[in-house]
Amino acid sequence: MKQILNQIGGAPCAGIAWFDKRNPATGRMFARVAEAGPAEVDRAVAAARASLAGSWGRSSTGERADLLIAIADGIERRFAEFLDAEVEDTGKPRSQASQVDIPRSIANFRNFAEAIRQHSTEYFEGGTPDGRGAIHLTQRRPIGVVAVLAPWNLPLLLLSWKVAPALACGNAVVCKPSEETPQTATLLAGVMRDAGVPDGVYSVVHGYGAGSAGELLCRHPDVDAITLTGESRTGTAVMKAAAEGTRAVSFELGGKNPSLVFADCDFDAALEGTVRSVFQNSGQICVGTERVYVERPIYARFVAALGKAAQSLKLGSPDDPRTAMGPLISEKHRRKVLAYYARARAEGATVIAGGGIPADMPTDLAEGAWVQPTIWTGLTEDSPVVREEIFGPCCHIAPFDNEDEVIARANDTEFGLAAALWTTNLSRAHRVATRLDAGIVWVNTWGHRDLRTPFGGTRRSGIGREGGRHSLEFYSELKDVCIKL
Ligand code: NAD
Ligand code: 6OD
Repeated sequence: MKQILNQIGGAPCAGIAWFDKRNPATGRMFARVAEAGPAEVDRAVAAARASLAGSWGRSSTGERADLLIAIADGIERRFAEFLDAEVEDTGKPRSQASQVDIPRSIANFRNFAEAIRQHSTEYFEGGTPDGRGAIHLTQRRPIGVVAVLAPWNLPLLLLSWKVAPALACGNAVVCKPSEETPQTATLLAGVMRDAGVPDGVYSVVHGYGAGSAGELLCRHPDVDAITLTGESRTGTAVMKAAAEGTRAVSFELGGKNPSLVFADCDFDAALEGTVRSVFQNSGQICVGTERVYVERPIYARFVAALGKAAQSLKLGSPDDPRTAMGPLISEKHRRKVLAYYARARAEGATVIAGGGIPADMPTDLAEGAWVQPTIWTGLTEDSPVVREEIFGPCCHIAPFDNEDEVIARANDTEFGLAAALWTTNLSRAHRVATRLDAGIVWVNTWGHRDLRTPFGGTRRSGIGREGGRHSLEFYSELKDVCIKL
């Protein structure tokens, strides 16, 4: 049985207890994970603080950019190990982890190396009240010790999205990966050591959220800022902890993202994009679509085609190249998703595809957290199935009759992360994209992301933006140095 340890100040260590880690595809336990307690969290934060007082605190942006490249190279050298770990932790198809999770994580380190190299101090010349000149140098300084709380859906990718800019700006981080996906954050500690990142700059504490390592870390008085990707209600809890000490927060939270399919769309492209946006990563993607609105003239055809596509998705072993969809992350999450499936049935939804647990999984996968790709129609807009984030491979489809109506329905949500719209009418594309209340709007595509662009949501979907210079803004403090001439 594997043991997954905390990584504190450059060294592995146990904790106050052990928790089990199961493979979601098989349901089998394969590791014991060391849960960090107050002493481990204290030591990780102290090591981070000490690193800031040492050589790391005096490092130049060029040196840090070089280190980020060395980290990217280090992950690349151990690509197979990272891939195995991510697939074992999540059950996701190996093809997806090898094309998205691991390469995009590497890209994050390279991208932020570039971003920090290009960042320059601002220079202003200005008059002073006594008529003599002064110059101002507006610098970006590190915030200090940053707590990184990461989710389980894209474990290394979403962790690297925070760690890379935090290090680029000269901070030290203490990471709390999700209890469901402890491995790749732990492997990253080895890569950091080999790359020459000073001890204490990157530590990992394992455990749960409330009442465990996550909460201990957020409440630690020597943490200067907290960055979280997770559920909206976790954001609320973390914000309360951050209020003590008025610490800065950056939140990427939940969504209930709409997709608007107009009758003038390229039907095949809209169908293919919608299939990806609903079922990729088993629907466990924050920007995934859970509400589809289709203009009435093509509604029946679209429902039938999406239903057929859902039924033909192959569920199976992560190692089988034909597998299109993996399991959910855990039995606990499956219970949550199946409760929504049951609720949809109870409310009288028409089940176009799926709706339950697949009956025909092979014996070695029978205990995994599998659910069927599922599509409903016929629910009202006030149903919890249509309003709440499910985070599973499912969506509700409803018809609409005009632009104003569908925009109002798409915006009638407490979230505002992403939206997709499908139309060949250029004016409509601009009009509707502008009126949709979401941080990211895709037109005739879904999921495309340039790492330099702002990523984040409005309302309960988050606070702040990640990506390129937007991340650098969170992970640094501005400081103005005024020099009288
Ligand atoms: P989660 O909120 O349960 O957990 C996220 C992290 O926070 C984990 O490390 C967890 O242990 C920790 N945590 C939980 N409660 C805590 C608390 N009270 N104090 C401190 N730490 C705590 O989220 P999850 O289930 O891991 O991930 C799924 C959620 O993440 C979905 O809601 C999804 O929409 C969201 N998500 C958002 C984005 C985005 O970019 N907006 C991206 C991916 C996932
Ligand atoms: O940037 C990416 O590649 C990506 N897939 C981001 C997804 C984020 C939310 O879950």
